[in-house]
Amino acid sequence: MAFRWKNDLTRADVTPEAVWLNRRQILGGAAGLGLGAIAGGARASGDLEPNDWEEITTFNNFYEFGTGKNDPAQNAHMMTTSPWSITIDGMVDRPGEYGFEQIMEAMSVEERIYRFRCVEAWSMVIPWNGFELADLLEIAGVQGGAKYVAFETLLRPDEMPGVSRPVIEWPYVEGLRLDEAMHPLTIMATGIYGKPIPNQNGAPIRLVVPWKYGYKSIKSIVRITLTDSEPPTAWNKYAPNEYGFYSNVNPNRPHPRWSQATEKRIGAGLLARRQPTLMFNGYEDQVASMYEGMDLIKYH
Ligand SMILES: Nc1nc2c(c(=O)[nH]1)N[C@H]1C(S)=C(S)[C@@H](COP(=O)(O)O)O[C@H]1N2
Ligand SMILES: [Mo]
Repeated sequence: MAFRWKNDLTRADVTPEAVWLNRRQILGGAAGLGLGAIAGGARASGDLEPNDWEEITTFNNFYEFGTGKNDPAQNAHMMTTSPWSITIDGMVDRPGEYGFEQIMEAMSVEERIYRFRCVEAWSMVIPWNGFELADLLEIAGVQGGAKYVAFETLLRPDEMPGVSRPVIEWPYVEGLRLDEAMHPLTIMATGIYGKPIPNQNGAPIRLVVPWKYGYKSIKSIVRITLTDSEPPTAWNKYAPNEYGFYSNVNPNRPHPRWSQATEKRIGAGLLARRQPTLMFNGYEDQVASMYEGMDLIKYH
């Protein structure tokens, strides 16, 4: 698997994990010397200081492997991720099955360090490697009438101990409006810290939409369908008043059972304060225009 990184990444595209670890030590050192304001222990809070590999890969939601936060790290190794292909169909000029390697050859992978905010009110900062979804959709050729993009996760009960229980309706499905899907912040992630994305994080390829609650960022994608009607989504089907189609991060719209005004940054330490949740998860400047004139409470 490692060869695909050699093929697709130049050294400049990836920040090796060691450099990040080093950077944290440098930050910590600066704090010790009184050169920087570091809140909540050794880590600056509220900025884009990435979480550790350990945090990102052992505290997960991937219900196909169980609902406990550590279940995916324990069980997701059972999932076969090679060979892998994504069926791209619906309103496209070139429908078909696109092999993972074929996709990777056509895409240029870059690093994107994004805030990641789960609807459960915890957050991380994750250094993804990936490419813009728009570039993949361009390969398939989106037709004029298409208005939405639907996504589907692998469903393989033999390899997914969580799907024997009807927690949600399987397979996990998600959707975006076409303009959201084409937005340059929307990526297909294939790596973290310059390594292939671990199974528990959605190997070999998953969506990342950083201004929306984490559940929109569907993992281990096997189908992408262009359509002219709003597609059903897994959590909306489960509880429509709790989880809307849009699911934009919004501190002003409480979940019916808890506030969304603040969040707990994973790894910030026991004594760290909860931090304020930012409108559109801090990406307001880049995405707000897509929702101009929309009632963001009604269309949550
Ligand atoms: N197929 C699938 N995708 C999924 C989920 C899931 O259970 N199954 N959980 C979602 C939720 S609720 C979150 S917060 C993120 C978690 O991503 P991470 O484990 O990489 O942090 O994945 C999302 N994508
Ligand atoms: Mo989530």
